[in-house]
Amino acid sequence: MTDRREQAVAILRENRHEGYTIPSSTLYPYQWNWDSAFIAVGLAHVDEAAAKQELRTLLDAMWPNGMVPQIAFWADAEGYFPGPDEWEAGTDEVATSGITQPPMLVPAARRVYEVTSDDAFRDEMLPLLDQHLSWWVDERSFDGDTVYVRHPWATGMDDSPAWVPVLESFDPADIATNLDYARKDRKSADLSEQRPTDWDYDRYVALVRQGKALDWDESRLREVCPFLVEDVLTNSIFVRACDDLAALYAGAGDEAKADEWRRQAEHSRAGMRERLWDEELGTFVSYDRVNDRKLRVNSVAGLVSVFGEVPTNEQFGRLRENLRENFLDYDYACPSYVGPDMDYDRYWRGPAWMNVNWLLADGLRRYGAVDTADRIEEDSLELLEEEGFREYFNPETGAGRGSDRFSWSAALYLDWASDMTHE
Ligand code: 2M8
Repeated sequence: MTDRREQAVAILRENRHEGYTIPSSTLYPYQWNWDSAFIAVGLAHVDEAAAKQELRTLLDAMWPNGMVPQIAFWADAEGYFPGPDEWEAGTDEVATSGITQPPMLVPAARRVYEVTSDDAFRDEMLPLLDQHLSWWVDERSFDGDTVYVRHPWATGMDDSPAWVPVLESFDPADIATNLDYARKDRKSADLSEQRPTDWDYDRYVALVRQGKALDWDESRLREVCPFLVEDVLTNSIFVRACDDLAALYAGAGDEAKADEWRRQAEHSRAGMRERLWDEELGTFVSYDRVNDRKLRVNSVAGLVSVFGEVPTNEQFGRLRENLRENFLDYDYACPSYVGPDMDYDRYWRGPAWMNVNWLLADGLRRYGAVDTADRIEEDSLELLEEEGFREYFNPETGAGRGSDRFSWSAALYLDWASDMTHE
């Protein structure tokens, strides 16, 4: 085992609590939804039981209506805002946040199943994953094809410049009565520069307080929440999740269910192709349902549409051009955003992140774009080898940023490194 591999395993062990892994002991001390999915993908290579347990614990936090929360507060911890008291949400079993995150847990469950060949695990997962994806269709879709989220934190790319016009469209004081709060994320001078601004946080917190005041009632929030966004990243992962659920059902011999989810994937893809494609930018973009407009930014989220095989061949040709011209012209692939608000060091506004690189490389391989996928994986491995398991990286200098000993960076290193050993 290389030093880095040993270190990755040690980080995942150190960040592991009872049945789940926290993203980082300094910044994120609870279980996070899509983090756990990426973590399970990596854990599958070194500890199959832990990988399966990671997803089971996440699904243990699922709400009765099928929502899987962004955060599950399984144990008390210090140092994070907003904590359980702020959200006042959850189930009889566990306090949670009141929003979700991209349904990466379905592709992760399929991966873990493929590595472990554990049919009992697959059969245990199937009804739960089905319940979760059905929730997206039933509760979070206006037209039955694309799905929406109602908080920037639900997108995973919280500070993307794509959200700025939506955040500008409302006054936090109009949706929340009390706007007092104390941030806990600026733990160092560097982090203060890298994390979202107070302007952003005022709006994040107001959206949380509005949800809490309405008891997290979906139908009421659909009427009044000013942030109802069909996020391109969430939709791309959702489409892939539908396909992966179909594949799991097919393997279990349930052709009727497999067909149902294949059709959903195709329907959602068609909706994305029709409404979220932006020919001029050469990418897919998110859609603001409240103000009925495209959120036109060139972010890696649009490129990750390949993970769900969303682009037609023609769209892929244009998207690949955009990727080459605008995203690969940096020393390290792949900046999370390019454009006028690009900031190499600021959270989701330019730095390279390992999880989106992983999604992008996986999707590019589906289109046969092997060289580009290789470039992204090689750059990612180089960043991790040189800088360690940081949360994000400056795409120009390669400098590690954000938290250190970050779980999904360690987990995805294990996945990439294992592919290299198999070649
Ligand atoms: C970041 O988001 C959290 C809120 O969910 C935060 O900034 O407090 C994002 O990078 C998100 O994608 C990630 O899941 C989370 C934990 O790693 O941190």
